[in-house]
Amino acid sequence: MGKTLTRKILEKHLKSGEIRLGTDIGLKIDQTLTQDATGTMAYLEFEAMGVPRVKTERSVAYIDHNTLQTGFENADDHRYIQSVAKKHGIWFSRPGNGICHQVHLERFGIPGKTLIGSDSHTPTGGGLGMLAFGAGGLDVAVAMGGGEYHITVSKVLKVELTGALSPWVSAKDAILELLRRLSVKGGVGRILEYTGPGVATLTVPERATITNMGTELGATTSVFPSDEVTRAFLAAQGREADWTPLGADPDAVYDEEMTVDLSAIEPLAACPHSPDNVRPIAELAGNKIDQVCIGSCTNSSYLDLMRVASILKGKTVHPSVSLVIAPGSKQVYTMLAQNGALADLIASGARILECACGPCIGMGQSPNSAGISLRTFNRNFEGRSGTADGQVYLVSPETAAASALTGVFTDPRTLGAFEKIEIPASFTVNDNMIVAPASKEEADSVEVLRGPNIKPFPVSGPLPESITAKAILKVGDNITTDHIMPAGAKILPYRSNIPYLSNFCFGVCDKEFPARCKQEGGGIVIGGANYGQGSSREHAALVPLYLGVKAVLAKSYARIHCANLANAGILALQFKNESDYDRIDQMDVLSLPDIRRAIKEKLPILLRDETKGFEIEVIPVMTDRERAMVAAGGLLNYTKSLS
Ligand code: MIC
Ligand code: SF4
Repeated sequence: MGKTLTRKILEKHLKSGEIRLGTDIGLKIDQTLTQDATGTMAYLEFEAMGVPRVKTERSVAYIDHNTLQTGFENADDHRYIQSVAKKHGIWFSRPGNGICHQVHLERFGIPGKTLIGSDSHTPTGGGLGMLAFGAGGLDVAVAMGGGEYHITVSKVLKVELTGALSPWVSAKDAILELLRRLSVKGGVGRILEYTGPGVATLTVPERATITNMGTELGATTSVFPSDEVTRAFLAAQGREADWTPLGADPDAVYDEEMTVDLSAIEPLAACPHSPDNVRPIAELAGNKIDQVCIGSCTNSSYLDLMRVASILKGKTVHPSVSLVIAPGSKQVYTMLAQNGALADLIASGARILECACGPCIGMGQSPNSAGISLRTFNRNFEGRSGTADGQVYLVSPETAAASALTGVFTDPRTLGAFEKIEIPASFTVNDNMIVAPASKEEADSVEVLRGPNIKPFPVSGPLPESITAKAILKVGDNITTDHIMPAGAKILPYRSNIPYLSNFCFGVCDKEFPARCKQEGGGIVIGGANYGQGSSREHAALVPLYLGVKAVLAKSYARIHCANLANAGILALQFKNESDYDRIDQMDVLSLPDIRRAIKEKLPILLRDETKGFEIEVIPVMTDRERAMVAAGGLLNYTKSLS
């Protein structure tokens, strides 16, 4: 029986378990990446493990999220990460060098390797044929220390691509089409493996746009084969030696299949406030807009920005629109400067931002009140832009540029003649903003520089025999980690200061939540379906832990957040009967008698609503390893208990 590409890479990296659907396996991780908003915590955790030097083939620390330095906090964190990286064998990508996923694709990604990153869009590397996963900071710390990364074996969904994208239709529209069809839950428990004749028509940056936003489908990861197009991309990056051809066997057997005809796709937009709320641009055409933002790890490649420049060349941004552009990397920025495209962008009136996440994570450029903002990004969750009533639409670079000129939603196909932009035969390579780690001999003398913003992280205690606590908060479906632990310019600088961050926990849903937790000594959070979708930030588990949250009881969970809860030592429980969700009200007193024994011995778990006097069965969403971890009080305690 032929093998899928996913299976081939998994087999090569398997350290424990058996590759069988639904079982827990431990993988060897070849590469790791962190960014600064999750990196400080990941490196504090790595330090707590006491491993002197990373054991991976390549670990890179990027600075790209927290680059607005409105106080000392971000700059202090950058210094901490730079020094800790130098000491422990980690490469450091300096602020200004670009967005982690874009730079990693350009300079470090290698087909067939495993990569985990403390950022949910790490699957971008799948565009190069890597098996790349977003993970919590603690998982990344463990992988840096040579430990296994655990996943539950997902279904492999074959996505057969046929045809080729039409003029003015972009890879972004292809992934929006998948979101339209599958929704933000459609990828849960699945790895999307792209095959078929359409694959060869897509360049590596286009493939990376698609794997990047597979995260919004809830997918475990997404992967493309490594083919001649991959070879040409790596050769153009001066890295042909990193190339190996990789793909599924022709007779590979998949768990599920679907076909996407690239030639049938039209320009699309994800409407507020969910990436799967997709409509054709043609239906929105003519509606007035206020802002356009181009960039982010989804759409900031050289190809993307050259397409934008060719649309804007010789024209002026509409007077009622603010257009901002953030190139994805210093390489992209440099090449635009070298070939004159940057001058075209500037001349059109675009406001050029540094190479970083910027507005994507609410770091500036919040739209006006109720403003309509078209963004080439991957997330449009409510409030993420920094304007509570901002209306964010996710679109392709082509649609964004066309609309910036007209001031209304504009289908780029109405622009007329299409200028095909080819991927360059060689990129401008200059790695001078990537700092090598100290040698083993020098490492001892490197001092780790900590600022006053860095506070200790909370660690759970062992799971108690029984739990009695109030339903401290009840929320609905599709709660994102941006709801649980918001980001944005005001809060992000405190990612290494859990006590301060806790004041903002669940602020989007209920401003009183932190105060109520403090008053009640924590409690149990009741959630709907797909709880914790979105980012990989482990802060969405660590902050509730700090506030005394002992368990979450939801209809279903997003993968990374669920793992982060277990890592933090918080119980992730699921309703056996979804309708029981309606029976529990906020502030009901709940009890989980004999929970420790039930978790350890895999007994059925009964939850009692003491206020209303009924009992329901709940199911732990945990592998055997996670049961042991939660019983021990989280991954760090568990790891210590093993040694
Ligand atoms: C995001 O896009 O939400 C982030 C910011 O990149 C996060 C990581 C974080 O919260 O720091 C992600 O996607 O994991
Ligand atoms: Fe940065 Fe946005 Fe990408 Fe997250 S999604 S890594 S904030 S550019």
